[in-house]
Amino acid sequence: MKFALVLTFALLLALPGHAAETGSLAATVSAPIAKHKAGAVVFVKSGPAGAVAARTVQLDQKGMVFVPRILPIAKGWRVEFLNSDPVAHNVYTIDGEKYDLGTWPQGQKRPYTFTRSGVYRQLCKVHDDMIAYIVVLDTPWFATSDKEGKVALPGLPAGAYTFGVWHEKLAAPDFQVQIGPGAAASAAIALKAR
Ligand SMILES: [Cu+2]
Repeated sequence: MKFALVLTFALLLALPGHAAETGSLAATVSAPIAKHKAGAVVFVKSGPAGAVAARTVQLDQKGMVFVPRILPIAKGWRVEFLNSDPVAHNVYTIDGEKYDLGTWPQGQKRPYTFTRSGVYRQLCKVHDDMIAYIVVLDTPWFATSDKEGKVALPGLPAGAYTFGVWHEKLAAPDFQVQIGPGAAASAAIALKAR
């Protein structure tokens, strides 16, 4: 009986890509002003290699704001820019390739595929107070902090990692974490003025 259990466990560990070979990071973000705990992008800067699968995600313009305001994606992903408002919106950026996708009415969307990493401010020529940030990353592993400053990054292959942090207004140094198989590592991220 005991032998059977040990054997089962060994087989689970041997299966490629099985959950037992991955761990997770649970980070907590703090900031001088509580509302700034949200919207911190935590991403893998170096660590075990991971392939990026192509994906399409949406950035909406709804209620006269971009939703979400902070959108981390992996390089190669496609973003569909949607207009859900009963007024025309535009989308352009002054970063990277500096595109202008045009101006379009409610219910329509325009796609853009990001092939270069970096931070792209998304702006609207019709409403100059509108802004969003698309953070294009060289890793499939990233997450954004919620209102409580919580960040959950599951499914990380076991190994030694360096994580980076990006925030619209604040900054935090890179940090290193060892992720064990089946283990949940924790980290505290203190955002400070840049
Ligand atoms: Cu607009």
